[in-house]
Amino acid sequence: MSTPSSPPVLFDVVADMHAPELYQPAAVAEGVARLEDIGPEQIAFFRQHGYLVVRQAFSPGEVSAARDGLVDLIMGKRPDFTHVYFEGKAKEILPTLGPEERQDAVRKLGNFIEFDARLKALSHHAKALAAIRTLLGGAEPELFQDMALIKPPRLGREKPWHQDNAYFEYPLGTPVVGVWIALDEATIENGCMQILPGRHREGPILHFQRRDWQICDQTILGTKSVAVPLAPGGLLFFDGMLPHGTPHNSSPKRRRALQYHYAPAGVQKVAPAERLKHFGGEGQNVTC
Ligand SMILES: O=C(O)CCC(=O)C(=O)O
Repeated sequence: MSTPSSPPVLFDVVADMHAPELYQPAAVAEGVARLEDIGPEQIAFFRQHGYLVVRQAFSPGEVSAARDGLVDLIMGKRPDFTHVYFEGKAKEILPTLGPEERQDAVRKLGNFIEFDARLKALSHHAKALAAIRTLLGGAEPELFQDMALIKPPRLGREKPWHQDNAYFEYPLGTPVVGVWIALDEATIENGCMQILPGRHREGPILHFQRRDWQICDQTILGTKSVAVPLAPGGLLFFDGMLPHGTPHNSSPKRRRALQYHYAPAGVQKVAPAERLKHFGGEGQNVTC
């Protein structure tokens, strides 16, 4: 695929299909309409349940600008941007796809905000940052991760159940807020977020390298989740300790989302061993 002057094409992992029983929503998350509607009641709800939905956080103009930004990066309009990962399962067919079709083989992008002002704008949106500051307990938010998570029609792989803090090198107890922004309609069918409300208060859950770095399926099976369908421009704020996952997209509809993560500015990172001490399942005399 690559020539001496073009960067290598990156692929995400190829993972086995998950058991359908891992994703059994028994309810749908509700929320407030706008960022301006967040007050003490919503903050208390976030502390209690580990999440908060804002149904129309961003305007149609902001959403279509962000979508354009994403498409431009996928289409290679910034040749110096190289962090586009295609679905592992698309490896064989990728050379046969035209430029438009290639869009529906992309799994994720990362580290893009310095490459596109439209995507940076959503990560630094004043009203969203004000809410995040409050959710972080008043600390100044520092953006430490930016990703676009895409589930192409019929191809988009599962992101197994996990706690995001199991991926981050922050000292245990550091408040982390994730923001998941729908750029297309996210539905149960095309793989919207599913969450286990309140379980962020249970502390670290052991993770294992299986289909991904994930909570053991046996821990999740039999658990009813809450689904978070969102219209474009809707967002989910969620605690870094909240267990969540998304199933495979078996539908004919795309599901594109942005995900930004914030921690209090200035918190020093720790060594991976420190994180694994709390979240690592291997070597703990536990089977999965
Ligand atoms: O967007 C998705 O499918 C899941 C994203 C997610 O949970 C993550 O990357 O941590």
